[in-house]
Formats: sequence, structure tokens, C-alpha cells
Amino acid sequence: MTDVPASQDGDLAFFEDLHPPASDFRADVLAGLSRPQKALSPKYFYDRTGSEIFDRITQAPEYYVTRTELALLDRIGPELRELAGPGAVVLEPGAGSSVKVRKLIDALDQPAAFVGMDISGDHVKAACRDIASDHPDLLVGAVCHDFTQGIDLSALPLPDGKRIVFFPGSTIGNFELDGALALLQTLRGWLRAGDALLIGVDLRKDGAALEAAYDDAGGATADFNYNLLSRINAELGGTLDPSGFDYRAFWNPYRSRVEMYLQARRDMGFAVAGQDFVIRKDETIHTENSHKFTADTFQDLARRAGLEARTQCISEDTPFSIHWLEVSGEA
Ligand code: AVJ
Repeated sequence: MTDVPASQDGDLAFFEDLHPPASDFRADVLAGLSRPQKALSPKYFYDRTGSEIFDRITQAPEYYVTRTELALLDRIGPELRELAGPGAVVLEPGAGSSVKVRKLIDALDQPAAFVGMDISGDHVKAACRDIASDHPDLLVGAVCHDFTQGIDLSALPLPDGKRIVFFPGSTIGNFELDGALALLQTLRGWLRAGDALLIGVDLRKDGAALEAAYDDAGGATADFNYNLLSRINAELGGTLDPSGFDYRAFWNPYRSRVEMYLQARRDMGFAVAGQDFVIRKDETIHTENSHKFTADTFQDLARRAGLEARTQCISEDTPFSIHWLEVSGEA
């Protein structure tokens, strides 16, 4: 399919709703709070308020991830342009704020198309419309899809160009290692010979810097966690008292990850969706991990997923990396 009309006046060339199974917030929360180590999934951080708070986190002086990756994208722009060649098709699973993909699109040589994918159809449509209105010559499509699930890209009206699956922000770090491997295998399934996965991966660094990045003095990351309790109260009839919890983030060098928790200041009883719970003083609710790799440990993982690094770019001052991965055996 080559002669696809470019999108005009901000309209999308297509919107495909693949009806991803709605993640069951209620069931996941009740199950998580019933475990010996109470836990809540970080994917539930991103309601409208949570997404706004995350923007605050990316502005926090301690949170180096976003600005370091943006600077790195600037630095490797010319190399990406070479590697991609003209007419590339950029696909972004979990399309967040479009700041990063815009930098990629601007670096490329006449990219043919951009397709944003996200589990929230409204969010991804809005983000893609913005990009379409600023890039009238770019075919822009949006897909409502859970990127941890496979997808049949041949069902989408994509131009023929080289596909670049763009997965920035070290979101891969949120997954346990087996989950990260499974995700890389899923994304590998999107690639044909010569296509690439362009992925941002945060690297191990000084523990104090990591703990500061995930517990900024301005309190944005703490608010990010408290908002999850407020969301449970608002959407699941919860009676949690956010002020009864302290937010904790600590670097676990043995598991090579930052672990984030809400810790009870006192014994508390609370209800969620009509189910009663008790949490003891100092007991915790685990909310998120952010795994930190070395370039080697990440590329080992990628190799196990059948992906070979064609090139990578690492920022030394604040260790962070971007990898251009191709299907193994095709390098
Ligand atoms: C969006 C997953 C990349 O782990 O750095 C930031 C999320 N959590 N501060 C990260 C996050 C707390 C962020 N990712």
C-alpha cells in the first residue's frame, strides 16, 4: 500500500480501535492489596491527574531521565537519519507526550508516516492530531492498543518504508526482567528484515542520584503515588487516607532497580470496592520498580529476544542509553 493520501489539516489518516481488553482496575487493585506484600500496578498511575503530575516529575531538577534522553536524541539525530534513510515509518507503542517522537521525526529524512499507539484511544488520538497538524506531509495514524500484546501491522494502511519502533523513556525498566524480555520479543514481532527498535534505556548510576530522581524535593513523585490512592477512593469507593502514608523510594543495588512504596504511618483500616483491609504501622504498599541496566546487561537481554544492537549511544555525564536494535542475523 504506497499511495496512501497524507493527512490534511490535522485530520488523522486512520484511527484503528483494536479494543484492547480494558485492564480491570478494580480486580487488579483488590488482588494487589490482598497480597502478603501489598502492591499496586504503576500502569494505574496515568489517569488524567497522574499524567499531569508525571509532566511535573519530568520538570523536576533531580529527574534526569527526560532531559538526558532528549539531549541524546539531539546528539544522534544525524546518525539516525543515516540509519533510517528516507521514507521511514515511525511506530510508537505507549505514545506519551510527543516531545521525544517529534525530535525523532524532525531528525529523519522525509519520514513517510507516524503511528501512535496507546491503551487510551482518546489520549492517543489527541497526541497524534497534534503531530499531524504540525507535519502536513506526514501520514499520521492512531491505534488504540495494549502494546504488551502482539499486533498484526499488515492490517494497518502503512506505507512501505523502513519501520522504526520507537520506545523511549526507559519504560522498559518498569517491567520485571522476564516481562521486559517478553515485551522485547513482542516488539521484535513488529519488525521485518532491516526494520529497527529504537529504545531508551536508563543505566545504573550513583544510588543517591537515583533516590533523589525518584523522590524529588518538590514532592512530584510522592504526589504521583498519593494520586493513586485518591484515584482508588474516587473510582473504587475507597476510604484510604493518603495522609496516613509516607512515600519511600530506595535504590536496591542487588536487584539493580529503584523500588517505590507507600508506607503506613499508623495502623489503619480501610475499604475498597466494599472489601475491608487492614495495614499495620510501617507496612508498605509497593507501587513501582524502575530497573537500571548497563549497556551490556540490556543488550544481553535484547539478544535473548532476537534483537542485535546495530549501534547505541550513551551519555557519560548522566548515564543513559539509546539503542538501535535490528532483528538478529540481519545486521
Ligand atoms: C515513565 C517508567 C520511565 O521509571 O523513570 C518516574 C516513571 N516513576 N518517576 C521511570 C517514573 C517515578 C518513569 N517511566
